[in-house]
Amino acid sequence: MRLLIVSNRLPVVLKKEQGKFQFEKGAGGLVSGLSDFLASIGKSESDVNEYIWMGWPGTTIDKTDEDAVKSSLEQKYHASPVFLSQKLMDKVYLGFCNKTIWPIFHYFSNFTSFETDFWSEYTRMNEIFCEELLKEIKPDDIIWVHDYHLMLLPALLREKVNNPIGFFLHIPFPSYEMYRLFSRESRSGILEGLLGADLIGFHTHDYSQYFLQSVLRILGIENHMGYIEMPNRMVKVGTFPMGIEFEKFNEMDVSPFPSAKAAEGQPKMILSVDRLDYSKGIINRLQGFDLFLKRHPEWRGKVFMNMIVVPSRTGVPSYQKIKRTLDELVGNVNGNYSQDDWTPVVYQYTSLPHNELIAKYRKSDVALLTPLRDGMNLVAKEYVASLQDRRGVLVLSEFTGAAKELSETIIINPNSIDEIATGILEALDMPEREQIRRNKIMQKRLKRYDVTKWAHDFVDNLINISKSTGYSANEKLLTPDTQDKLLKHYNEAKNCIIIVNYDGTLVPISKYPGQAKASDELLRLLTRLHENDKSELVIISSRGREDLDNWLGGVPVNLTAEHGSWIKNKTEDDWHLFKPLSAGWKHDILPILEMYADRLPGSFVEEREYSIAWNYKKADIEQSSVLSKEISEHLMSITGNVGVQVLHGNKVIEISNSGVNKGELAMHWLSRKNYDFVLAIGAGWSDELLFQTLPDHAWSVKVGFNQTAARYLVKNQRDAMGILEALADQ
Ligand code: GDG
Repeated sequence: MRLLIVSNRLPVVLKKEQGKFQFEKGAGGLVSGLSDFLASIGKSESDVNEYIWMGWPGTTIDKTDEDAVKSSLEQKYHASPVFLSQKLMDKVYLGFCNKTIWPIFHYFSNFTSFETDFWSEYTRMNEIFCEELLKEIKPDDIIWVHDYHLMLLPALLREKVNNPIGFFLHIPFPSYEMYRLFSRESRSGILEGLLGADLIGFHTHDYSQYFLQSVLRILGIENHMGYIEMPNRMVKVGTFPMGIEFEKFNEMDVSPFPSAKAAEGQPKMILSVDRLDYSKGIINRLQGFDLFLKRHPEWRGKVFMNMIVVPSRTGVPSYQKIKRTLDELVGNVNGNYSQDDWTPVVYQYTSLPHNELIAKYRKSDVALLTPLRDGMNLVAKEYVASLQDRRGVLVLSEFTGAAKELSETIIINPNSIDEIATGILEALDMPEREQIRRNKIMQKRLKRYDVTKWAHDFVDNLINISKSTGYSANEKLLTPDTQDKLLKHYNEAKNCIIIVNYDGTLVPISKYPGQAKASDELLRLLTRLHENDKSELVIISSRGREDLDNWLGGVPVNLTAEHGSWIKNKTEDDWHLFKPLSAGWKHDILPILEMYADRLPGSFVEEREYSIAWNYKKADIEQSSVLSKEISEHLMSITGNVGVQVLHGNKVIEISNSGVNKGELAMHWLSRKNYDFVLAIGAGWSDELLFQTLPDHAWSVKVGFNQTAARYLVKNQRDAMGILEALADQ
């Protein structure tokens, strides 16, 4: 099995110098983070034995050079380029990606811009990725898409291929109130795009929950313990906190760079490392250090801050602005406190080689990382892992994903300059023994769940979920060939029975229960089916007797109402109970359901003779999702020994007599004769019991792409009617 990794940029950057292509290995966190995992592919016992990485190579390539570039990348780097123009990439990267998604997902609504063309450009870029991927994908591949640039890609791919698709988001997923700032089109478009995947991963449990809440509130789709049921498959939403290559950071030889801590009497070092980004809280950090120096003159000359700022997104105005503010502030702090032989802030606006960076980690007494928001923050983990002597204190913002796993550090709220200043003092004062104790615990944790473990965990989950819950709806789709076989079987049979459900099968689903009247066309069809002497037609509905009488009373069909409580034979005028039933329990249950209906506007109680339903199709989706679980549990706890069943259906809770359901009813009809042709068609959750009880030779058809016990599926109610019409034509 081959793993196809997809990210916005390839792990190698392509440059053309003097007419020749040069390839440079990219330095991104994902690239270096995944290298151990990728190196292990083919050597471990995993199902994955090959990989290829797809993404943009970093520059526009002439059409004539495309083949040569592609084959070099494939041979040397396991990489396959997605050819896109620099112009479109710049537009999307500097547009929707970093002026809209990035600020909203990091809670910076003031930096967000919603330009009209952004969304269509972003969509176009995702479509081009999809087109290029389709040329590469083989039937056995599993696909792992990374990050916020490609959130529409899973659904675009899902329309075309059946391969397992995973998606991992490296940045935070914001809470619903923040997420809803996107335009209506883009906010549902992004969620729908992501739901094309079989597995969606986030760094923390909170981000997963925020995503699920947005799916619920915006798309109205519920989840059960992180599983979302889509029309034709299951999507799992899970938490996978990304790790680092622990051994590399812990063991790397960093020479010639010095990594020893300051000797007694030398100024201690506070390290700060980030890409230049407003989300990283660099300004707050400087302000916190400034306040610390102001409050603690005794530390002046004895500690300095080495601030490494890696240039990033220099084309976005908000980034240029923050750079100016930062330069100014560094100047102020240095201007205010510098002494002849001491500068409080050593500021480097550059990217360091890896060994120099690790040398800095080891050399520093304190690492001060104060993001206002950060998906994970790998620097925090790298710092702790690098401390070979286990001496050093991490001061970390509570708004990073890493803070959830590094609780032994000093956790601060970076919005409070006071907390930053206090955190610095606490770190500098921490006894060495305590530093070692805390780092030991954290190192053990980081070693256990390193980045290779993280990647295997994600990929294994993806393989498992697609094996266990994902199935191709197409496999069950009733093809014209199969329908011909069904008709042939019908023609050859002597005794036929056709059992159909009403709502969703004979008439389209309606939002209000009273609007599902049978059309004249339907009545004519039922009459024609009845005219064939050898067949029996049974309509099994959860509706009350009155509705069925009103709508179907004129046609000679067998009817059952209230999920099977009532039966009316086609030859009789009156309804009779399927079996002796009690309605006594309704007095106790009705007031409870009415109380819940009062509590939740839009929900209502439907009372029938032997059943009651609490319907919440029209209510606020999030409130009703929570409340419905409470109601189910409440009712089950009080109906345990009174012969009543509580069934939680699609936005409805039904309470009825035990042992009365469509399955029981089907058995009743089937036992009346030896039918050699049995067909059942249903659309709702309660029809599953019907499908489960049918004999092996029965034809069972589900309307809609849901998980089902039926043997076949049809796309919609019209297709279901098509089968009945074909039968009537025989
Ligand atoms: C995004 C999310 C999430 C930094 N300076 C130098 C350098 N680095 C390397 C670090 C680290 C990586 O860059 C930065 O990773 P972070 O996680 O700290 O932050 P983002 O770049 O914003 O990454 C973030 C991450 O994705 C992974 O999911 O944690 O929340 O925003 O690996 O070592 N590397 C070199 N020189 C430097 O000067 N060589």
